[in-house]
Amino acid sequence: MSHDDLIARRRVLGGAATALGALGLSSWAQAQGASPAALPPAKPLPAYAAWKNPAALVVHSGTTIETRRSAFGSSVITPAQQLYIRNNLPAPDASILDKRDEWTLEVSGVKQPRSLSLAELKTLGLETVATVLQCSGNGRGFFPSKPSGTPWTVGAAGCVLWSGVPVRTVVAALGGLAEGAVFLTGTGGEKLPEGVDPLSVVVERSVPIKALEDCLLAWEMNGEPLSLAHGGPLRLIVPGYQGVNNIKYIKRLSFDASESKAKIMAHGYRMTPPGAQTSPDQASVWEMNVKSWINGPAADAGPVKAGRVQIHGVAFAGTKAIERVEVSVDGGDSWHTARLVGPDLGRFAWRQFALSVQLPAGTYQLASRAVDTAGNVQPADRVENAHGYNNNSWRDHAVKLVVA
Ligand SMILES: Nc1nc2c(c(=O)[nH]1)N[C@H]1C(S)=C(S)[C@@H](COP(=O)(O)O)O[C@H]1N2
Ligand SMILES: [Mo]
Repeated sequence: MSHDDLIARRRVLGGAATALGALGLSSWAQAQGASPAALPPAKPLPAYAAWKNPAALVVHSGTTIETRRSAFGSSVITPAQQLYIRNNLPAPDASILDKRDEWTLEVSGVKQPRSLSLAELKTLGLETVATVLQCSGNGRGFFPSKPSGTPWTVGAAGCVLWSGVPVRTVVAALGGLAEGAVFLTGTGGEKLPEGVDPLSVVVERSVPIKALEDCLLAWEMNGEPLSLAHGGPLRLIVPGYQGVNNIKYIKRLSFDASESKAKIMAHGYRMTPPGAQTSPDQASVWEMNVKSWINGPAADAGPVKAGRVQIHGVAFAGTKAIERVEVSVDGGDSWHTARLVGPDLGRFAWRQFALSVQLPAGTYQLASRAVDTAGNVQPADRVENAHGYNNNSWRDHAVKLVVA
């Protein structure tokens, strides 16, 4: 469905039906015999994301929107209309997309540092990669400690296709790396509020230089010019790394001996022990860990019929491929190896998995546990940390299924 079709459909549906759909409460309301007007209205989509499908999303705020677990489907790629959004600063004005090809990127820390227009970048190279884009706070909603920040469950993630030029190709075109480059740093193109220290607000992240091999400067997502919501006209993609490292509307790329001094790098997105202060010596949220969860049968769709049930979900492991996924219907007491469903879009994409089981009437606790090609096993428990990052606990991601 095109963006225009979606907008048209939303108009036809009107406020109440759309709001109910967005809350996932239509069937609940019917079952209760409640009038739609009695339910709280869903938060509307912000203007820059008005083209998204509200029924597939939970709008936490104008800058934090997640995909419903039941909306992930089972065909690997997450459509743009239902992909999550996370903005640390207000999104830039849509006018930055008016002349996409005139967007400039300043590159430093190379032998011949200079600015390149998007038009020139497009002449240098072209590659397409499928990656999991996931906010490091995905799963924060399962922390009993209720860390501050958006209580995402599983929907601050998606698997998308990016097209652009490899960063290593750009570096080669600029004479190669300068001496002493240890980190790759990307800077977002947001207009910063006046009167504050830019380092306290700028979205600027550094990743270890080894990521250079896989990084892409992308201008297209899922076959469409990159939207403003997802970082158009140009975005840094760091395959296998947590979302925050994938800098939207990138305007500066540098290769340096040390990490950025920006607050979001030095103090934000660190694995801070519970109760401690953030500090640059704590681990940064970089490579994603091995993780999986079940998307269907969707717990929010009500009871399923007794008999054969197809359990399915997604699994990924940052820069590593998935080796195996196991599924439990008894809360982790026993496990069955699931089938990995194609297509395999490479080690940075997620794999669909499926397990067909006979389930008599009853209540089941469905869980999934992934193993990557390096032998890392998705753990039962989360690593406790002050801000609720990196939750890959299979127990936290288990879902209750009622079979009738
Ligand atoms: N310029 C810029 N890049 C950014 C952000 C931002 O606020 N500004 N947010 C980051 C975070 S925390 C995440 S999780 C992802 C979200 O990407 P999405 O909105 O396309 O889903 O973008 C990252 N890149
Ligand atoms: Mo994020």
